[in-house]
Amino acid sequence: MNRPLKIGITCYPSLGGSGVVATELGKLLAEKGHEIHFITHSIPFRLGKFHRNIFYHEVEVSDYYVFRYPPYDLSLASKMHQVARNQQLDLLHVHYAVPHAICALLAKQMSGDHLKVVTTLHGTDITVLAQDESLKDIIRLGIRNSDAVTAVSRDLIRETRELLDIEEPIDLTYNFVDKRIYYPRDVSELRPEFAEPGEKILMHISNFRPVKRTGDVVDIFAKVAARIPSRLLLVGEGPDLPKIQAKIDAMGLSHRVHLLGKQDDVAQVVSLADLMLLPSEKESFGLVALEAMACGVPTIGSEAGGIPELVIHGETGYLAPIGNTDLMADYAVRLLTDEKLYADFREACLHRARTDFCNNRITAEYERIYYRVLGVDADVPVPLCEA
Ligand code: GMT
Repeated sequence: MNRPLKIGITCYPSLGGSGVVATELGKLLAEKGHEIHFITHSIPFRLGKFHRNIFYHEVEVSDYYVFRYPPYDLSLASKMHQVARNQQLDLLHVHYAVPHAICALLAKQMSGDHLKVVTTLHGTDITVLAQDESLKDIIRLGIRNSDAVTAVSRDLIRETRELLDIEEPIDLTYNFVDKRIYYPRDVSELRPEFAEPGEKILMHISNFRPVKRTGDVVDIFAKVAARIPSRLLLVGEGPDLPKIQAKIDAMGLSHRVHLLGKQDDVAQVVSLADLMLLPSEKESFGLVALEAMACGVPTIGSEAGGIPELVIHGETGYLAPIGNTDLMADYAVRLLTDEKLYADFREACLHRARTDFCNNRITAEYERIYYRVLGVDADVPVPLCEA
């Protein structure tokens, strides 16, 4: 029996895939007997009900009048140090490089070298922010000084090395899904609220930022809807949403598009879809495509970033060059008009999500990294997941 660990987890608690991955990981580690301390500015939105060995420590920021910008980073670093000291943490696992890795390094300086720092890179912390000269050097510092660094795709590892000239090892830790939550749900009663019998449902879920190319989502849908009866369900909110709404109106598509806003029960919502659309400009992994895959829904997307490591072209979806909405629409029509092909893709999706990206496997990979940085000789078998 390996020694249970005391782990501090910091993430962005209220948005995005990195927060989801960090929270789900914390819950799974707690189930395995580890003690988890979330150190964040608010309760992670996916934390849900009470868990015996999960604790939450709120970061409070001083708003003293001399501060033009309240110093969140310093408050976070101090809180990490206090929690590490009071709870005798073994390590801090921070998700997203800035400012979390830097704060963890400061906490380590205050607490002592025994406190280890594991940093997980999720995406735009590298692909966007590491291109920003005002942040590049400090992101490099955070990565070089962490005791272990993980990234959510091979492509993100490649880009991190290229952009920041990093030679230190980076472990690959893909996103994962819990098959107790993500499976095809029975939506037979819900579906008639969004589509007539015989209509297909295309879906896009995101934070509607420019990297998601949500304008392409509408273009793809318009091309599909011109050929087969279909509806588009848009889930999430973000800065591009008003522009997208205007585009939908201008194209006369409003009666075919449903805006669902932010949704908590993603598995239920995703199960409504026949296809997921993910035409991103940048996408280090694409958690939403994995969630769809686990519910038996193929993805039509771009070849950006790590998407091809998840979506196997011609097996669990189709991928096209970024911006090629004609090709993406052709693929969508092909899949939606061939029942046998669609059934094969659906089966392949379910199998791939359950075997290659199951929670047991990825959680064990993280645990191995934790024991390694702590210098503990532990035996953590990485289980083969069953379909
Ligand atoms: O990097 C971001 O834009 C934010 C981040 C998030 O918090 O949602 O998204 C990234 O992390 C997810 C979890 O690892 C990945 O599945 C997403 O692909 C990735 N987003 C991008 O790369 C745009």
